Amino acid sequence: MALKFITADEAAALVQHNDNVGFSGFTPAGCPKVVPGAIARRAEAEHAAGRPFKIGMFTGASTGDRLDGALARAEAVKFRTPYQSNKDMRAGINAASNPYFDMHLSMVAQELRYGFLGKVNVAIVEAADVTEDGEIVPTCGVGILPTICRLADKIIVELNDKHPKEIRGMHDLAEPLDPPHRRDIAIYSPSDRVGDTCIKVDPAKIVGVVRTSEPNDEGGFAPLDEVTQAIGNNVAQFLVSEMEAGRLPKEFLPLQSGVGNVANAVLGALGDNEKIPAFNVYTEVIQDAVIALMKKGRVKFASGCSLSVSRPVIQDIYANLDFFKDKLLLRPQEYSNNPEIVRRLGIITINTALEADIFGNINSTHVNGTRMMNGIGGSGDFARNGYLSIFTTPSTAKDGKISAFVPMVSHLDHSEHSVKIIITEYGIADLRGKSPRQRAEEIIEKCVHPDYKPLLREYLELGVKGQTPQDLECCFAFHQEIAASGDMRNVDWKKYKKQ
Ligand code: 0RQ
Repeated sequence: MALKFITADEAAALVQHNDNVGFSGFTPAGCPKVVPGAIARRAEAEHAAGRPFKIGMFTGASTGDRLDGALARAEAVKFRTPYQSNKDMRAGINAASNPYFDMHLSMVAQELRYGFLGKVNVAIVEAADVTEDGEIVPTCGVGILPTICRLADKIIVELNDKHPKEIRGMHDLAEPLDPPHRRDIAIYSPSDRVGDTCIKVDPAKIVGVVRTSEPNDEGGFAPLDEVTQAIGNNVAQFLVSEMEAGRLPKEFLPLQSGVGNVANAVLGALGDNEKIPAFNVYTEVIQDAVIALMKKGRVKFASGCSLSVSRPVIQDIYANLDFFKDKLLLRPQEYSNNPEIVRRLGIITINTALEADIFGNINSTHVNGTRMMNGIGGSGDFARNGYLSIFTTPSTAKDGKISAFVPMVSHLDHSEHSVKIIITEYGIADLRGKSPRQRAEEIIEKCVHPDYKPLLREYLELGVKGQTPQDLECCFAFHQEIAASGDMRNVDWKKYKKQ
């Protein structure tokens, strides 16, 4: 069946008001680049003509401004899930005009299959190759691509020639059977394959192919500062001491690390530390630092869901596919983030907290308990199931006016039961085997900024009895203070304590 090449605007005309649309990719890597913008223009034209036009959005994780940003600005969002990080999408979410539900990334595809989230009417997917008999080769980000292509009535392919057809072979694409027929996923080491190098769909469902040459959005990282460097060094030091204590096998264990500057600094520090042997990565987002370490022989193999790297790095990978092809594997997120595999491989997980409490609970998503930042992403998939679950955070935010450590988190993403180690630029709090009171002492001693240590010690001395000494009159005083005076350092417990 001959492929039908169409323009982005023609593709957008195939999407109807109220449709639920699934998008490929994970971070801007692998997301469609031109059709979402055309849908946004269509929405604006429909709105100008007095007609409604909104779509439901299923993505892998965050996307790019040309997808989330364009559709948010066009007020075309019926709902959105899961992780996002675009400022206009976030503004719409917090203004309640973009209804958003946050999900563990490993669960999106299966919940679509279970029918929990409604129908997928259209799949819009970026491909490095598509054939007349319905073979689709993703680009450098997979996300939920296999599932949306199978479930959707219509598939629109963005064929992007910035990604060579020779990338075929770098993917491991599969979908598990659903319960009660589900079997184990036979990944026993990060390089094991369980799927195919392309997906196969009914070619009649491919309603159009849009050619494009648009590169991924340019991400890039802030240069390392003293704080991120210190956090990275502390993580490396902690893992070395675990090896020396015999609590990590001498060949080390695969690593997952979140996205962002801290994650990049951590990887850099681990790579530079010669006491840590060359290691494997089993993660969701493969960032620049992994590729640099691979070239130095410090990372042996990386399995992930997306190559979320800067433009020079992706060009380097494509120019040297022979070197990278047997060292990189891109999988759907229900495999890259699968709890069964995380537990089996014994992954060391490193994620970033927005806020932690002194008892070891983590808020990764909500500023002051109300405003959505990005979403839980894959942090829960990994943290709950990891061999060692580490959370990192700078000890303060906003020039010291906000302490990352509070008496009680204003929103809970990862409970005390999933959190083993917390690391800041000041040190390492080891929470294993400690009661809530002991954890609080360890966190205050090792991780809290000196400006906040006296206040948090006073909190513990407010006299509350019980297993976890939370004072229900005072536990949100830090958050109330930020609203009242703009600086958590101004907390005076007497102001909050009634008697
Ligand atoms: O604000 O951007 O205005 O400067 O939050 O904070 O320190 O730059 O850290 O970029 O690594 O983001 C948790 C959001 C951290 C991220 C979070 C302000 C701070 C700054 C960003 P500015 P930093 P990062 C795999 C793993 C959840 C998902 C996850 C995240 C901005 O890591 O989304 O782990 N994680 N996924 O000033 C108010 C506080 C604050 C605060 C920091 N307590 N109150 N503002 N900030 N702490 C990823 C995927 O799944 C794809």
